[in-house]
Amino acid sequence: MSFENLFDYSAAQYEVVLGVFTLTAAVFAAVLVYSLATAGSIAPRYRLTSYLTGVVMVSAFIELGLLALRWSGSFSWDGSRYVQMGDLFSNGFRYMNWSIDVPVLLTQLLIVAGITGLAFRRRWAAFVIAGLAMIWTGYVGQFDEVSGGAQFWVWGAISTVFYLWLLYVAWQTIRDAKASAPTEGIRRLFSYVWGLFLVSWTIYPVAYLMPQISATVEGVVARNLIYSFADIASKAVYGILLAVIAQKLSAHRGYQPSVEAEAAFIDETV
Ligand code: RET
Repeated sequence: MSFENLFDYSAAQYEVVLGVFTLTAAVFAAVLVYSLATAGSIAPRYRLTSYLTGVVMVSAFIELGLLALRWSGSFSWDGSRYVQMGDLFSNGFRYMNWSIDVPVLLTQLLIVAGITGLAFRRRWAAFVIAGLAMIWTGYVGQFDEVSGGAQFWVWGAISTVFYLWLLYVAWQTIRDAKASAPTEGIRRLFSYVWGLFLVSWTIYPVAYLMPQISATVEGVVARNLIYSFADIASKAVYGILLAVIAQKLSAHRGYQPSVEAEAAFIDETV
């Protein structure tokens, strides 16, 4: 059971959590439009990253929408507080969403890093195996988050081993991307990707530990705020940053769709 169910909430606490869920869903809807609208400015070899951001945005939008519905179905106003009633709130939905988003986010990294052939297949397999093993072992552990017994700590530790493997392969990939980047500016952007990746992904295990760090109402509100912060950073900001890098790489390789389209249009009209 998620520790959210242990507490009663003031109107403000309840609304802040619900508001952040809906805000996060709205950000995902906006970035979905952005990534589809800008896909045409990216050369075909990198363009899949835009559509994969679209996949992540749709799945995360659905997840946050469901979490918002679940939150409102789990607590009822009793005249002075929101008290647990009806459904049980569950963070397990998040883990199901990560099962889609984690492999997709890592695939985007390989595409924009320009990794191809056998290296692509090897790293993709490592990412998918490490990512899913990390999520599903953590999923088993989180069922025990309220009592914080052996199930919580042992599965959390196993999950962390897979996370460290995943981080190592991500670091290798970004190192290779920097080595082959054609300009200093693009190299710098890849450094930002690494910083964003490391910080935003590492927030998730902190959120996992939250019931042990602070089993309080404030701890619940804080956990859901930091989950949303991490979600926006690791999915939306990351997707935009990769699209910007892909645009710059495309331009560097002489891909100028808008200029060509404009020239064709002028040719036709004169
Ligand atoms: C768990 C369990 C405890 C140990 C560790 C974890 C790591 C989770 C991570 C999740 C990343 C999710 C992302 C989702 C984006 O859609 C499973 C909480 C290390 C790193 C990036």
